[in-house]
Amino acid sequence: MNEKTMTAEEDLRFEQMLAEESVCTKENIVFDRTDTLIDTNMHYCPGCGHGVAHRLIAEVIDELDIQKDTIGVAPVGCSVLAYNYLNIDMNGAAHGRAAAVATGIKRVLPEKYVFTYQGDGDLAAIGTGETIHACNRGENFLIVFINNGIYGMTGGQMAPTTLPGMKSTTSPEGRDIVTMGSPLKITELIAQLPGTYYVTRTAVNSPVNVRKAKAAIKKSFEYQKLNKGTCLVEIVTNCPSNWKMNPVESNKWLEDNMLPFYPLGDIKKPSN
Ligand SMILES: Cc1ncc(C[n+]2csc(CCOP(=O)(O)OP(=O)(O)O)c2C)c(N)n1
Ligand code: SF4
Repeated sequence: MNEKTMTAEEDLRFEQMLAEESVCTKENIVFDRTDTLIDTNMHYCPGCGHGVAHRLIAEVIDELDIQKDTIGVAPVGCSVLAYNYLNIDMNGAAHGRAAAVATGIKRVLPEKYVFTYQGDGDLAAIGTGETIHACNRGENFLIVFINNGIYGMTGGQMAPTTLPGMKSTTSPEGRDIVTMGSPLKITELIAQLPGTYYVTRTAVNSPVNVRKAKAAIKKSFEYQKLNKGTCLVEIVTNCPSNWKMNPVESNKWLEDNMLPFYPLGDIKKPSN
């Protein structure tokens, strides 16, 4: 083994560096847990995008200083326990019904910031009706739509967003669009509805995409304050466990397969 030992001078410099770094002041902190994100272990699988998406919502809430005024609605899916991670008022909705529940909350408490947090199975399958009608009515809340192309919680069944040829437990030979239909680009569909104000597609697979996703969430809350109507932020994510990949492979697969089919960017944005 060819181990390089440090010279006395390098050794001293290293010691100095450690000493400097150990003095942690408000000015030199570059990364910290954001207050709205509860300091606890998450149940999500390693490398799953849900945790990143939660953090972004929490950071935006803290930056806008709206923790006491925000109400989240999480229906069924892997994020059913989101109330354990976000230190805000949370409401659990039945599978697919988040947009209906959020409608009720926002109408009764219009001064609150309301958002739903829904998977693709939840939003684009069982909850299609509630979602489309809430968006068509222009209900003034934010929908955070987590598109991982599969039913995560229940063990990897085909979702409306499953890609052509993609394997799932209910399409073991790959999704055949002749018998199973084409993937539903529900975000593009929702963007056509007059009630929606801002509709965008983001991802959390890379630092630059994470920053863009956060900016989209922030903008949506700002539009909500101005009573502009429904905003929807799709976040294309991975599901390493049901895609049967490790986290790094799943992010690569997402880039190579999900993003060409679900291109990132604004689909509907205000003209001003
Ligand atoms: C009325 C009803 N039907 C079906 C289920 C079973 N179920 C629970 S979660 C889920 C799919 C969740 O997938 P998705 O919304 O994509 O979220 P993910 O788990 O991938 O984050 C299903 C079908 C249920 N809980 N309630
Ligand atoms: S099953 Fe998939 S979506 Fe659910 S926590 Fe695990 S990786 Fe995330």
